[in-house]
Amino acid sequence: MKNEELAKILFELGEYLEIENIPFKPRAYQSAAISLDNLDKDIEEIYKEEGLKGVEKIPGVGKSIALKIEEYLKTGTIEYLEKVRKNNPIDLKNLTKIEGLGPKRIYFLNKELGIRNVAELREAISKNKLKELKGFSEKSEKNILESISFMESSGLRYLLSDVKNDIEEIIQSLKKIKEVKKIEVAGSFRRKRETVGDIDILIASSFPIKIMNEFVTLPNIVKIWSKGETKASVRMAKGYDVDLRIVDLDSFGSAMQYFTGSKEHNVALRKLAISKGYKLNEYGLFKNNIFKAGKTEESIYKKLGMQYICPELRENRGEIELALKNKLPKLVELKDIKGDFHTHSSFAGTIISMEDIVLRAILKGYKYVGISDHTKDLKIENGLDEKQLISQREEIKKLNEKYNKKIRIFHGAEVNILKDGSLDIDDKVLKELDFVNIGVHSNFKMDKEAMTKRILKAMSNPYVTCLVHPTGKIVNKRDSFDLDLEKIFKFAKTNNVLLEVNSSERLDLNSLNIKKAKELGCKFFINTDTHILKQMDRMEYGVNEARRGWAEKKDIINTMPLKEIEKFLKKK
Ligand code: DGT
Ligand code: CA
Ligand code: CA
Repeated sequence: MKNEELAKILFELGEYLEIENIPFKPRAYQSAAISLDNLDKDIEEIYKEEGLKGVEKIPGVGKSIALKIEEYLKTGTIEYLEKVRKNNPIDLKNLTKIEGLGPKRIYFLNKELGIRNVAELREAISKNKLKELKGFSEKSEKNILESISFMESSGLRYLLSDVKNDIEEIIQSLKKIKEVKKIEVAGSFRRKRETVGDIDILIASSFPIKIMNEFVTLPNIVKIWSKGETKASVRMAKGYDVDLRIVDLDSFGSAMQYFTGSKEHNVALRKLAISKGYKLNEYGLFKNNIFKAGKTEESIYKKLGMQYICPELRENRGEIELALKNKLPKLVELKDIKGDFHTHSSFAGTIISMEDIVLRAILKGYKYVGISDHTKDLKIENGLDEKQLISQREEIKKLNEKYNKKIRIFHGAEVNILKDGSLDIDDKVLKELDFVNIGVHSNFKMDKEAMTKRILKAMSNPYVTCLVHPTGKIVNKRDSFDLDLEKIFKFAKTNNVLLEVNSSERLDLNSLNIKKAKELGCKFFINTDTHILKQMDRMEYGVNEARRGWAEKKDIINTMPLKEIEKFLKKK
């Protein structure tokens, strides 16, 4: 499906138009991009079936954008984009990743100081040139530098959700080779880490050479680092590497165990094996050089006298000790989730109506869904004020009547935690909502004590249900706030405030913090933070994080049956 790829390209075009200060057009491109990304149907199919007319039917896509889409589908490129890319030697792609820099400001920096890329930006800051400019200050220089070094230190790790489909395609193509007896992805991908460095694929086969030859001719490979009889490593077009190893069927389990990692888990497990008189490596579990187990992973853990440990837990965070005592947690699963409490509707300016959200939730088999639009202090997201929230309530009432038999719709909001810890919506209205999410959306840079105090104050409001994206981090983009998390977790526990596991690219809380919060008795929502429909499908990434944080079904409030959750929400 080319929808996402095309959406990115339209978005980029919009950004170029924006820096060239062309009125209206940038918005048109950007809303067409969002609309395309939101589409369930494959754009190539639409074009095949209905031609240009079909493309023009997509909301927000007019004639001229439709022609560009057609050109891309036919030729794989858009001449106009190539031209603006050439005329504009500004590295927008990387510069826009910097916190607080949009196309307009980047263009301004280019005009004033000739800055074209991140390196030149850093150079200009080191000469204190930015702070002289209108709209910039010493503080913004410092923030930009911090953002650059964060980007660089997070290195080249890829969001699991960004590579998942590609990897599944690779697996499907390799599966077709008839000499492939078994194939699995190992490494951090299998442990479902939020980001992956490279991809490790394992194959069981007695004909490795043939498989190797086919592997290195897969589409989208841009470089072959190495290719041996049983080992190969390649670079994919998106920038990450794929390692392939081919092993015998008899040691497939032990190879899976070894290459799934984590390294820390392996080291601890190997130590345990030695203490029991075994030797453990990627070829098997041995006693006095006699093969004892290795065909399956299960057989290895069993021989070592412990429960099977699922990949998400293999981080040496205490799982080996618990498995030996037969006390591993029974982790929450995607199918346990019965609803979502973080969705944004067109009532506050997204392109998806409340009814779209409801229908998608029904399709997903949910028993309930919560609408949680932003509130007034967040102007760029068209945040709602008290009056609008009250009229939204009426709309939701109507929807509840219409879909009465199928699903329950809860009316909530994502209320802003202001700088002083107060909320931007009046208590009288908060009281009327079914649930209240609160989150920090401004003034990110506060010292630890002040930020902690600010959030605690907000959490003490009696109507608050859940603190959303508690640490403010965005994977590869923004670091966490400086926070005393232990204080916040303890307060959440005593005041019955839930903590969010946000499934978007925030992945906040992350697994370590989920584990700590759980140990302190906290409960959670796993939410998607949906702005376009297909984002409702990313619940699995939050569930991954929760599982990696040892969360069980009983820890996650949105696994409750409808009756129970109604009671739970009423208590507030
Ligand atoms: P990544 O790629 O950085 O996201 O993380 P992983 O965990 O996929 O790491 P990677 O690709 O370097 O190696 C895959 C697995 O192979 C790793 O999880 C455990 C195993 N492994 C790699 N190097 C060592 C090692 O030096 N000792 C042990 N025991 N295992 C290793
Ligand atoms: Ca890896
Ligand atoms: Ca690797």
